[in-house]
Amino acid sequence: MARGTIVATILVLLLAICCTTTLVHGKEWIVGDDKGWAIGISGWENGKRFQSGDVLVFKYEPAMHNLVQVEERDYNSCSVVGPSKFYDSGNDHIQLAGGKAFFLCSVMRHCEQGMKMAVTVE
Ligand SMILES: [Cu+2]
Repeated sequence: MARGTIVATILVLLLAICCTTTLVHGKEWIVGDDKGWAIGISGWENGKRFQSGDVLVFKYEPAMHNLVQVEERDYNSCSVVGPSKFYDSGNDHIQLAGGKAFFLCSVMRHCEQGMKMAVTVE
């Protein structure tokens, strides 16, 4: 009987740890929902509340697009001049820290065609 109680307690504790880990990991956002990371995506981020620890998932065809995390100035000008991080897996997971994050596609003129996104983390 006592042993059964201990086992039950351990199970509850494990469950609690799993739930806590999920919370710390944060929400996972599929950028662009069904369309994915695509031309004209700009604006998808509006009205969404991003929090530190949330993960942005960028899904796209790597032969067609890429993903570059840039600074605000490059985001505004659609150019990659300053410090940046390139991704090209087609299924990129980026965990948000605090502050703002700026993303664009640097292939051809996709950024000018609205393939860019700025998120503010609460
Ligand atoms: Cu593109």
